[in-house]
Amino acid sequence: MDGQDLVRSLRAVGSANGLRSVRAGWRRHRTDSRGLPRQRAERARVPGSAQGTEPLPGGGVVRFARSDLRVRVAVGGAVFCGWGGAGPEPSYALAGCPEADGRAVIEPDKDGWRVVSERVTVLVSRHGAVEFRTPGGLLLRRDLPPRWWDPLETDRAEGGSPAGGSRWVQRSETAADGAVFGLGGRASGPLLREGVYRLWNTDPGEAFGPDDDPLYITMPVQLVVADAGSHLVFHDNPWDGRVALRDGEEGAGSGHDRPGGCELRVDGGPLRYWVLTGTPARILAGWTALTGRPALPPRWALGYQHSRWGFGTADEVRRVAAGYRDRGLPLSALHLDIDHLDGHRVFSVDKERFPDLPGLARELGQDGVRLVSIIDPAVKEEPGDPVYDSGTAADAFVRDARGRKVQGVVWPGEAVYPDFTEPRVRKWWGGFYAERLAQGFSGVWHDMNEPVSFTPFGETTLPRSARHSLEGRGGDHREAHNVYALSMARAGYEGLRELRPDVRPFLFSRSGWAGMQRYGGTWSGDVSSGWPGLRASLSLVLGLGLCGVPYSGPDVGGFDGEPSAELYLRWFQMAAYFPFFRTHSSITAGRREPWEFGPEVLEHAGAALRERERLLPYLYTLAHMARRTGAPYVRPLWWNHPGDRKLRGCEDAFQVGDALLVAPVLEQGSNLRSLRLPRGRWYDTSTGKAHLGPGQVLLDAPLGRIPVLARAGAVLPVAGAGGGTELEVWAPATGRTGGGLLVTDEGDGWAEPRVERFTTRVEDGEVVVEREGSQKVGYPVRVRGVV
Ligand code: NBV
Repeated sequence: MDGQDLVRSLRAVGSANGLRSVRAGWRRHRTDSRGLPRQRAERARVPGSAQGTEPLPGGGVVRFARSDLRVRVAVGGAVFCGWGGAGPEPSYALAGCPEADGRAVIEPDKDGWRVVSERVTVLVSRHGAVEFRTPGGLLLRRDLPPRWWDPLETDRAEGGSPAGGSRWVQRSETAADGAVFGLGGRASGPLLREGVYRLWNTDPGEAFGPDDDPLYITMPVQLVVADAGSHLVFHDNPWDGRVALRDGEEGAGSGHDRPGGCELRVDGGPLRYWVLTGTPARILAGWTALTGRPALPPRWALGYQHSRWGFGTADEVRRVAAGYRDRGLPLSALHLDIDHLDGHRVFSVDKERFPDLPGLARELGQDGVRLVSIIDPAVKEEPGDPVYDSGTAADAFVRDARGRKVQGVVWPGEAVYPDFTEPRVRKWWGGFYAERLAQGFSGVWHDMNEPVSFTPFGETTLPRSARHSLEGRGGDHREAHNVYALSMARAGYEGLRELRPDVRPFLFSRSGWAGMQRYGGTWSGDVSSGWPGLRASLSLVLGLGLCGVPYSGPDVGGFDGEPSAELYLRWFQMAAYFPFFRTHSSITAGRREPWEFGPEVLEHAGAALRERERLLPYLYTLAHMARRTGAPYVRPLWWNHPGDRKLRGCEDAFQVGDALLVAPVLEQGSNLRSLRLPRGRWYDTSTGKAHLGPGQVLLDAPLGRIPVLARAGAVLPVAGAGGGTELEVWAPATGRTGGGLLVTDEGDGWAEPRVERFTTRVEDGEVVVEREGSQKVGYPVRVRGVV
């Protein structure tokens, strides 16, 4: 660490915690130098040649000289591959292990074996290369034989590697034209460029921009989109790792393409992975069937929310709420950050500044405004603190290899960390959410759960040797780190479900891992306040959606600093189309209420807010669709056209469901947007002008609005002026039909929703709308566009 780093980190943690954090850094270092296994002499291994196979349901096992490979096709089409005896379970990602597809069998092939299934053919070579091909024979992915490092004293008879503690590497090839997305929340995408991406959830410590990597959520999930077809590969292993991506190159007519390359290096844990193939929609359906469908947020969580670190007092919260009310601006929730806590202690309230939180919650509730509470995992190490005392009694905190509680430093000072990988601890922790509910909170916001411990040097997290239960199997932080926040989300979600069984929990978490969507959503974290930060926030929302986490959104305006009025407005206009729409900023940053930026911004932000409200029936339908199918609300433009190469590289626009296409303004001073349109007819929703895709169009983007286009034939449920639902129908193109869905329920709870399907067509020059299975449409219809 250089002097500058030290100054920066001391600034970040504050002087009171500065010295503590230096001490914590040394402690961490010392703990690891004693607690981690010694580096042993090791040698590189490869599987060697094949020696035979054994059929098993869904495929079989191929035995090699030094390892074996299990191939198992599951019902639904996902393919599991496990080296060295690795099976699909136990897994933090999986929502349950799907049954094997009994129809898939292993059989000899030219140079090895093949397993043929409905959606994909898997070929295993005699040296352990594995190919995934489309039913038509096109190559989607080739995994070369893995290599792993065994301690010298181990041999095959004892080991059965690489499914143990050894580190391993696997190289893969994908189509030369393939585009890679995913790997969790990456600020530089959504298209992942050539480079190395680390798999280790990390708090960047400062507001981040597109060049900062990794961030809070990393996942070994890649979605590869290519002409031959799309596939998702998920390496089910939470250990620290690195993914090196190399772009492919097409051989300009020579026929010699250089495939796209991926090299995955992981520090330990099993070498096992899943491959899913099909259209992007099919893949996300398969992926969320495997890892769990996204939690459905309560309806209010799709409304606009406002937050600030440093609201200070209950009166200030009241003033802010009144600011929205008096200006007629809709507001769904206010978020209370760590400054409402007593000395930053989790599950506490500063009674002087917030004397009657339940009363405040009731008061705000009368105007339809809810309160959401931040929750940090670290517990102040202070005998007498109820969470600390009961956690100590319950043996809930992470310990080091010598059995001592691991201490870190976070906002409350010296702190200890619940081991959420232990079921008993999750239950204990979940019980504390009763305190939050009693204070009147309607939702929770998990922060600092990478987990963070401040230190001016080394990694700002727990020692790698810290012990974790890992569901009773036992292990250390090297394995538990990336699933810490996921397990905390599980604890919170299950706690809330038990405490209020009739209410759908609202939970979002800064960090997480594959499968986190089962418990809730996420947000950008501390995205920096500048035009690059605006782009980064779009990248995060799109990329996370493709990893199965559809509910997210940025700190509108950026977390730090003071955005210009123009930047704030452009950010606001874009985020109004994201599932999670929240203004938030740091205690040291400027304010983010829309009226803070002058009358012009207020007027335009107000228009964006009203449009958001109008679109709520559509957004809520999309939330239900995400729950049913895994399809993210916010989708890249190639979602329906993965074969359109130009769209794969289009990173500055997005679809909201299938009906709307949004082209945010991402550049300062710009009032025009050039946009690559997907195939079909699209209407500019503000001018009604029709544009024909595929192709490039130039659209007006005055300060008052960003371009939004509607697909011809879309039937869009919206809120009418009187509050009731209406159908906004965009005329289908000649000779075409269209349609849309409306999903409704109570807005909370677990009752089966009502699903209504509408179709539209042109008959005798008129747009006709029908509801499936019914004589009457049942809603007012407003036709737009031209026939
Ligand atoms: O709790 C304070 C902040 C919070 O406002 C922000 O949204 C989180 O991402 N928190 C990080 C901790 C401190 C960051 C410097």
